[in-house]
Amino acid sequence: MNESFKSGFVAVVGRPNVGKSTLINRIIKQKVSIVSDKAQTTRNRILCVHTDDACQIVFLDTPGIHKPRHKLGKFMDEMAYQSLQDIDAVLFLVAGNEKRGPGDLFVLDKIAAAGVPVFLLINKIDKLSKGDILKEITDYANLYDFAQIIPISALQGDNVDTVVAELRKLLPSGPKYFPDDMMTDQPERLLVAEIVREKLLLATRDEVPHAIAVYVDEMKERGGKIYIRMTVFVERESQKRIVIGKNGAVLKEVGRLARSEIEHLLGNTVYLDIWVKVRSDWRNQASALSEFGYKN
Ligand code: GDP
Ligand code: K
Ligand code: MG
Repeated sequence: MNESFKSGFVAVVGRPNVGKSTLINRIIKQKVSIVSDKAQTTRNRILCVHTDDACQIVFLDTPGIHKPRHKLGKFMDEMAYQSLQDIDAVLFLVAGNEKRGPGDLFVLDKIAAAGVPVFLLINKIDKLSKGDILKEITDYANLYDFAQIIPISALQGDNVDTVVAELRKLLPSGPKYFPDDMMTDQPERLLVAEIVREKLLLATRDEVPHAIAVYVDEMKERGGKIYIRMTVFVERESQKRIVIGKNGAVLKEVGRLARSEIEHLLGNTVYLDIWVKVRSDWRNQASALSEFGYKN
């Protein structure tokens, strides 16, 4: 084994919408986790791999830790806690432009129990003045004994290289767990479904909150293209109407945006065939949950 090569596992935790998925996509330089301004966008624990000449860092993008309200919420919490086991470091993200709350202390408590170095990343500094940033750093330093406090902008990339460099320093010597070109453990089908879900969340804004699940029914080569048939599940007829839009306008736009990203991902021309179905209360049905891939 190459003694100087380093590797390890890093959990990325923090409240919903602080920018965890944005940061990971930025580090991996490819979109492996979907981003939106809605809480609970990331439903599964997603494993993302950064590999360079000196190290391999395996990031665990977690759903946010929050109070569970339904079975899906409970499942997401379990995912977040599980990812704190067997790891080398924690990136604890906060949004610098938001108030600290009891929620942050709650999450910090959970992390402290894992007994590993914690980096505090104060994100969204593109929205803060220099003075605000300094104040945030001082306040947080009084709160907990962080191994590092790094102000970043995941969106614009500020200090993201510093995060990787500092992680490299503390990781142990170790092997490459994954091949150089592997960036995520998510199967292609799930990535494809997630891209469509992201576009739907963006297109429907607050009208169709979390009542969307996207499922790939079929994915095959057909006449030089990749044909993908998928179903969007919503909970009510009214939501179905919103997702489809007037004369199909919303779904058409979602399909257009998703197709170009999926083509980039798969490196091939793609034909998307999207169907919308009502399936009431899918979030509370354990069988539906595992069918949509929300399971261990
Ligand atoms: P997650 O729920 O923690 O994974 O957060 P996301 O990565 O989904 O981001 C939530 C929202 O915050 C999205 O609208 C992002 O574009 C936005 N966001 C993430 N990082 C930054 C940042 O550094 N600056 C600003 N201004 N917005 C950000
Ligand atoms: K989000
Ligand atoms: Mg996320």
